[in-house]
Amino acid sequence: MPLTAAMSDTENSVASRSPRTLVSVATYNELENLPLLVDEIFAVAPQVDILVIDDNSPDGTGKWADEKSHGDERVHVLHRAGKLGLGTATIAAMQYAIDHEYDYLLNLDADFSHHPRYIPAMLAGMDNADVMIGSRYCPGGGVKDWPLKRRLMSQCVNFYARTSLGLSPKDCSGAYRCFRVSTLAKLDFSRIRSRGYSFQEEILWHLKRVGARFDETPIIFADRERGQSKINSKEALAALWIIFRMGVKNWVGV
Ligand SMILES: Nc1nc2c(ncn2[C@@H]2O[C@H](COP(=O)(O)OP(=O)(O)O)[C@@H](O)[C@H]2O)c(=O)[nH]1
Ligand SMILES: [Mg+2]
Repeated sequence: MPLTAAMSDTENSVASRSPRTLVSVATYNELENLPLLVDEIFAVAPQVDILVIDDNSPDGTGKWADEKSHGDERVHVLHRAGKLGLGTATIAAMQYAIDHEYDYLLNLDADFSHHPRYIPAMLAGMDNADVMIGSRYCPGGGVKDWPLKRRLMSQCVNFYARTSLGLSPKDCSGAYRCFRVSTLAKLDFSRIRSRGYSFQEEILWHLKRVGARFDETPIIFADRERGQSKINSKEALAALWIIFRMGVKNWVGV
């Protein structure tokens, strides 16, 4: 059977032209990182558009993004009134990609933990996947300079999410991902419950339920060198509880 016969109409149309790709970056006080990041993204992938979702950062990140968008038509900005969290920022990017008819949405953090050098491999993987994950836990991937305790905690959360939700990727908690937009369009975003850390696992679970194919490409995750982390341990515990509730639903089959 010819390869194209096994593809959906959407995949066929993407295969016959260059895919329109949107790279989304959620920002809260990332003025030290964003200008460097935008340059790096365009250095490796000049064909993409970039969407910055800024939550009224007090340091002026949103203002910088506006100015950049005036000089470069590949740059777009969504402003939100206040700090509404990474999960809802990611959903806003997904909705934007659907509304503006992009083929792929690639999401990465602003702080260089997700280095743009991996973008070409992520995009190449989309030929055979609906979701490509920049993965710390597949062969060749890893984390730089994490103490043993943090490594173990992250691996435990991943093991817990994979087993309780029946997810196949090795890295279910990272945010460096590329999505096929036509697959995202099958989701009902109003059913997404997570507002904090469990968002990453929850979205994979909903994607699995609409038949998404997952694949991973290795990345080395490095901690931020500039700016402040927005990590919060109360939110991390809330995430475990949400994954547990989803796991129960997963096994009961509702
Ligand atoms: N728009 C928006 N972006 C956020 C928010 N919280 C975090 N971010 C961004 O999400 C990404 C990951 O956040 P970070 O602080 O690095 O989290 P950590 O890597 O878990 O420490 C960064 O690009 C942040 O600027 C938020 O409430 N709104
Ligand atoms: Mg970070």
